[in-house]
Amino acid sequence: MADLDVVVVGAGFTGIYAVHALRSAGLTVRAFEAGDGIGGTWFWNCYPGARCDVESKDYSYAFSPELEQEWSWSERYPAQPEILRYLHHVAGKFGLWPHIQLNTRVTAAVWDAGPSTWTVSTDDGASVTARFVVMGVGNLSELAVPDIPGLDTFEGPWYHTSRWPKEGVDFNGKRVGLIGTGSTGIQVAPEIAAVAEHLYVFQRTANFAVPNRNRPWEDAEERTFKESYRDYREQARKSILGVPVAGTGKAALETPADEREQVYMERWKAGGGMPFLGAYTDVMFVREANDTVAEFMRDRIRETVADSEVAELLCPKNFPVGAKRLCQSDDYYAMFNQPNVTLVDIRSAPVESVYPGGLKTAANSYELDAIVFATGFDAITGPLFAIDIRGTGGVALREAWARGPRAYLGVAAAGFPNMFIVTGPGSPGVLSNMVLSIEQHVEWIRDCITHLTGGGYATVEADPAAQETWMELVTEIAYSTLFPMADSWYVGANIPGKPRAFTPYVGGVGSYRERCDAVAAAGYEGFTLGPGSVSTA
Ligand code: N01
Repeated sequence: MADLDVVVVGAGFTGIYAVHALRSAGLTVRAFEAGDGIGGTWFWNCYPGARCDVESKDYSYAFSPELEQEWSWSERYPAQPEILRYLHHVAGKFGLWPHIQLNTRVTAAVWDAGPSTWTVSTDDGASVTARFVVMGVGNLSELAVPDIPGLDTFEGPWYHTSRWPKEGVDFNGKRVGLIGTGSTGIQVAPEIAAVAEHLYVFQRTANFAVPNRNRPWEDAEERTFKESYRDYREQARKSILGVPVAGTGKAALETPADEREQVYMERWKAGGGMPFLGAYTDVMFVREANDTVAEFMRDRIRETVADSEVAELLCPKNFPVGAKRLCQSDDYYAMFNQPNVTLVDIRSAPVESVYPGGLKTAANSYELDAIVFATGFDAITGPLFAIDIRGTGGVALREAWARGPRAYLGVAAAGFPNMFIVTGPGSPGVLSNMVLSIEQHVEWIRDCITHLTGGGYATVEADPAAQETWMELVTEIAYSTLFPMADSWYVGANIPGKPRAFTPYVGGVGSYRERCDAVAAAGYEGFTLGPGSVSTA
């Protein structure tokens, strides 16, 4: 006997849809959410400038034609508050609130082979049993703050962008130090620079950023677009990144340089990162082809930033475009022309310590009133390891994945029956349009649970051999591309001691979906289904 059919961990895009989809299949479900609101990533990352780099028409649920017709996005790229409003609308429309428990962090999930149930414990001291657990913990929810000597002595406030105070922060007249120049740092920097007395941007690695060309989504444009939304969603499902991207169909290295420049310039003027990665067939496969994009982008930096030394420092030189998340900003590079902004190179002169009044590098001291860390996350595995997950024989997930994470199809780990991971390692997840991948996963999980229940099965578990074969394929595809060629969170390089592993499936969301469907059609090939049934209260 179990209390519930399914416990869902997290109430972001995954948890919200999982509650809806699983309840619609007749299952009893409860989602636990650590925050005091729903939204996951979009609840926590409320720093100024937070905005999605996938267009709103793509970064939204496709499961309900009615929802996609009735909801109106105001801008091409949705800002964090609007995404949060959207998720509240979804939760209200589909009656999900009674099934989501806020302010409750899941601390442990332990498999009990006897009754074939998970016991899920929460930080309020309670526990609940369930036939299945769906981990919707997000890939980027466990934040990383560098261990800088003296940080505890700093007299001013310091913030991590992912735990931004809901009431906001007033940097007016303040000297602010920003550490981190990834997608987040590049978004927050111009917002701080607009009000601060001075902003010091401490850069360890320069990053590529392309313009958003964000703009309002006009009513007429929206109406016309929505007439063929279903067809558009279908194209997205069959695409590589989960967003239809029009490529030239040619190889960059077989295209005359002037024609290439023209193609890149058109994409630069149109805005957005994915059109660059998909412009030519060889951009993400051949370094010389990628270099043509990189040099184009470096030229744009050089023509934007007035001080040539600063411009050169801002030019990324040691990794291929796209091997780190391609950042998007309309004003990051131009910001360095402001007199109140200083770029500090902490690659050549690293940060040494924080002292009560500021920050010291190997070359200089900087008097600061506040420090902002946009230093990213212990990605993919961090949020799962933060929960004491124990599978068959009490083995901890942390131990099972000590040499790197492994999951069959990215959704299920051998040794952890009846536990599903949404956008886990081995799935397209982090290198795709997240919302599309989330929906695909959740629907596959729903169908799997329905199949088990209908077929008289109590358990489902990934076979170790199928898991290994899958992860070998994921690795083989990854290393045929340039995606793993940077020290980034994609490979765990940002966390000291973390095993280096590139785990996203980059073969395309279309081919991934086909493989998942084929596994299901073959009676969940590569999984062991255990007979029995577990009743729920
Ligand atoms: O984190 P990051 P993020 N000393 O890991 C630096 C998504 N996202 O929060 O490159 C000094 O990318 C680090 O330097 P280096 C998106 O998927 C999306 O920016 O390691 N510096 C780097 O510059 C993204 O990829 C959106 O040398 C240190 C930065 O901190 C993911 O979230 C917006 C350091 C971390 O960059 C994570 O992005 C925001 C140290 N000890 C985020 N440690 C949109 O949709 C780290 N750094 C637009």
